[in-house]
Amino acid sequence: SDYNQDPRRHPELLVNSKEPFNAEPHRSALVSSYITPVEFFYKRNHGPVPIVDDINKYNVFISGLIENPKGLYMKDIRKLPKYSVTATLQCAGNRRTAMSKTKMVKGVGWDISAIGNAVWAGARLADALELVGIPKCSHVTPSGGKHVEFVSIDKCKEENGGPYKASIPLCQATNPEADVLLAYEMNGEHGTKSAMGPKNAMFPLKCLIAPNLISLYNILFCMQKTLERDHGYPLRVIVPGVIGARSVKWLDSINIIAKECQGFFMQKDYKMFPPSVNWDNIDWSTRRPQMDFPIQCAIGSLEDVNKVEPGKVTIKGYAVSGGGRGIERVDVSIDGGKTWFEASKSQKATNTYISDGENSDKWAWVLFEAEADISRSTEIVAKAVDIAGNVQPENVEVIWNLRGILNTSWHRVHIEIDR
Ligand code: MTE
Ligand code: MO
Repeated sequence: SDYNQDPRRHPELLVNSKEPFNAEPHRSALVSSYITPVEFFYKRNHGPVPIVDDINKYNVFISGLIENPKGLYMKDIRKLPKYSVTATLQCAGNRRTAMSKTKMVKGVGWDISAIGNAVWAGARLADALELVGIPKCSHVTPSGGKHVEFVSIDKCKEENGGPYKASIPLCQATNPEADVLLAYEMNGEHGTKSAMGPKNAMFPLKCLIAPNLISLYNILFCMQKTLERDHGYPLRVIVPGVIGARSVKWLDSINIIAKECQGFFMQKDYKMFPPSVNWDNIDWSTRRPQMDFPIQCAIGSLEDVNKVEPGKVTIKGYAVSGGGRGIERVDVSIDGGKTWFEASKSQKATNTYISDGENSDKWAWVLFEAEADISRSTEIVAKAVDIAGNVQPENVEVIWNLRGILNTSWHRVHIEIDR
């Protein structure tokens, strides 16, 4: 099949769908580091992973409502100032499995790990667009008006074999403060670039033995840091603070368009409907494509049901909000939500805790931690508050929607004491 050229993945990932490949790490692996290792970063594909073997020919064509359309080669993009942005990417379908327990929903099942936090590096989209004569923008993004559309080179069945597409408002794309990137690096790693040669061989071993990489040029190229194929090699868009669906991987072209992209993933998917809408009465045109994700948190150190001895339990998880809204606090309850106490939170790989939103990575999650003495069976709950005061809904029922997106209800896990 088209999928036999897909890259190799870490055997410990929990696979929700094989073709296309959709997988997430175990909860405990997810919350064990502030920066999610590339191999444990969730993978959400809608088709086979495309192959880009000749990086010299690869270019991104920018056209649409501009006077001088232009193709940008990788060397042009790498010549632009390089920025690193720590940003959390979250699939709108994160925690969908829990939502489907209320009432059936349509979509890939995900536990709490369709999310990850990485250091993305690349050129600013605003700088790339300036090369084709589009000026920068510094005011707040209006929702109407022109959009910038990203078109991929992959093929997905939802687009009838066409490419994956999405768009964002022009003013967000051209606002340097929005930190939208054309990213070619993730966590400063050396990606596995070629579909040929021994799959997943370790760098630099692969560089020396892969028969297609014998020239000095290619050995040097092999030492260059790149994205992994699963995450968009050679170039992807990163739209911080926005649902993952808008961060288009394997970028092929960029179009400046008069209004938002009319593709499947903008118009017939990733929209939030009220609980009353079902597959018989749905009218897709009544809702806007989801952009920012809402306030979210989940506990990763515990499973849904935990059988433990009486004693200390570590409650560790992530909290994040969209649009660059930082996390104000995380509340934890060990009596099913009757009483609460505040968890400590951190944005470092180590245990240096931040006291407030200052100096924080605004697009990135915080990890929170609390310890509790548990002597009888109970429910542990976590909920977060962002700096705008937004809170999470208490129950999943009130936000149930037929596509099963944006489950941000209080995260609950059960402790059963062994006696
Ligand atoms: N871009 C392309 N070209 N094809 C895709 O299937 N999936 C989107 C987005 N960009 C997708 C894509 C979705 S729904 C998500 S959540 C993120 O990529 C996942 O990115 P990741 O696989 O790097 O975690
Ligand atoms: Mo997604």
